[in-house]
Amino acid sequence: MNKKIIAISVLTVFMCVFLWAQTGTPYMIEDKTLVKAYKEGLEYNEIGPSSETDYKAWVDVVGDETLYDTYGIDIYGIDTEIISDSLHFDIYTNFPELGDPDTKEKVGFYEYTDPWLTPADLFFSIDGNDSVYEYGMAMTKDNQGSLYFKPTYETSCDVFASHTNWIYGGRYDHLVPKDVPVLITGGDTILGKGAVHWVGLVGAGPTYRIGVDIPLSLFGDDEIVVLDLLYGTAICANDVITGSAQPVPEPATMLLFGTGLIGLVGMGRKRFLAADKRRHAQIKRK
Ligand SMILES: [Ca+2]
Ligand SMILES: [Ca+2]
Repeated sequence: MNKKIIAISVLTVFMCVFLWAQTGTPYMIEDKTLVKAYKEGLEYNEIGPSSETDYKAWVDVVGDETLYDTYGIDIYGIDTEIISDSLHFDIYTNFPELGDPDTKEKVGFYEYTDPWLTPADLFFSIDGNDSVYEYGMAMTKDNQGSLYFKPTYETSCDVFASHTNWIYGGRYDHLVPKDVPVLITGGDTILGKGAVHWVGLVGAGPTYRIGVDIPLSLFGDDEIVVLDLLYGTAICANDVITGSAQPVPEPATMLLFGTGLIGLVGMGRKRFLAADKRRHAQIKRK
């Protein structure tokens, strides 16, 4: 290989890495899912104080963004060649582990209950079929960190049916509106324990990073084909994030693949030059 080709190859690799870095978004899964306040047979904007513009449209967040906004999710442990023993989610949100402080109820002169409006549980699928989320991770309370197989659940509308002073639960997906699963009530099996941690963040942006760690051994022989997930942020589903991620080859494999491509380009160029020479020779002979 002459120096020129080596220089071009090195430059190409740098360009690829640079472009890859440039197109990188802040989160692996960006929150693009919209929600709308809803009660069975009745949309929030049809009654009472509902004239507030917030509740008339499909929006990212219903209500207070400083409390309910979820920004994005990063996923680790699905690289096909990096041996990792756990699947890890980092969820970036403003919603606190203890829930919406305004939903504490007074039980004594100075005493209050814990907030009843708490974080949603996390639902995901690994087989590439996102019409059924076959796994559920309990995010709070006594079963925090438990991984459920084929979880049964309440939707935000179910939850709000028992809190009549609150008239809505979010629905998601403006193309085909669906109820949002938010609270695991049981399931086929509890596969085992992972870990869930709320970590406070400083500066602008999300208030918390929720780390969710699930040992891959809990999935048994089930391989991760495509990871599809849904997180309703809170049991009111005031913000919903959905998205998917596919296992990717490790960078070394990508580099080999890239080098191979450059090699092919080099070979093609040599062949082209040879053919060009032959053509010229033929022309000269004529
Ligand atoms: Ca959203
Ligand atoms: Ca959001």
